[in-house]
Amino acid sequence: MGPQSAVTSRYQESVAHYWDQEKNPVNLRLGDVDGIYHHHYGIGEVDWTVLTGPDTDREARVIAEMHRLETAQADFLLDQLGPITETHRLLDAGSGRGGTSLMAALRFGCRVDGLSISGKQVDFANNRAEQMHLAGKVRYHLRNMLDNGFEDGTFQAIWNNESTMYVDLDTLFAEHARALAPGGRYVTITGCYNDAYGRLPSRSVSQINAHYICDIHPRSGYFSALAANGLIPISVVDLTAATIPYWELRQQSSVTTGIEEAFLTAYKEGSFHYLMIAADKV
Ligand code: GPP
Ligand code: MG
Repeated sequence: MGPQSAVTSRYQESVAHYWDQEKNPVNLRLGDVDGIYHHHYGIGEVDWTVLTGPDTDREARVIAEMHRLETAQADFLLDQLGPITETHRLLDAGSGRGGTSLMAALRFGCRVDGLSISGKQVDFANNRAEQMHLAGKVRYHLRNMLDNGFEDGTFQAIWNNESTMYVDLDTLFAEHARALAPGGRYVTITGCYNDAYGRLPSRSVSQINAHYICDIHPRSGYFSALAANGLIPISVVDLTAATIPYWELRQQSSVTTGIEEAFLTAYKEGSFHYLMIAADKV
């Protein structure tokens, strides 16, 4: 936890280590399709014809289709940010290898900052920004999303694309509310467990937690922590049905990681939701 580190606990150190060494083909092979590397899942209908047709490029077709669905997820998130102009600034909290930030800069032409506690991810993402000639607009920082280092009111919008399950929500939303401009927008796409299914995570949700070393929050936790920090929900979309086809395709792909069954069970048994939440800072 030296000066080159953004972590403040041994837990965070273990998470940073996971992402420093992570090289799953499901992330690298998909990112290789167009140079936009994601660390989130996909939404939308699958084109199942990718599984039929010539054997020679079947694998490439499946990879491209999964990547298309992950890109659709990031596009959907960016759709929720409200009117963004070139003079606004955006923050990607938990930016991974940088995909969503690059898409935002390409779409809005504005400055985007990304944060990760993994030095390897930060370096990878900054290299990608440079190669795409976007380094003047997009910068990734080795920083902690709970203490982002930016001045109060810097950002018109902040998002977490599947990264809230690593942190305490009250602490996170207090920091986001501080860094957001008045009237600014917060958006997250997240997996959360269903309070109406049970008070504690199900077996399948617990398997997902163990796989990623994370702590998936209950759905209720999002709304209480948002309200406590002056972030008022404007839109909530249950994306569970929209993400199941992605997981069904992924389960039949050559780039499985072993967590596919747990996601499909959790979603289908109703113990887990894939949710988009957008909120405004008042
Ligand atoms: C990782 O995406 C995403 C998380 C660790 C967050 C957990 C998400 C939930 C909805 C609970 P990834 O693309 O790095 O994962 P994988 O390697 O499995 O594709
Ligand atoms: Mg992935």
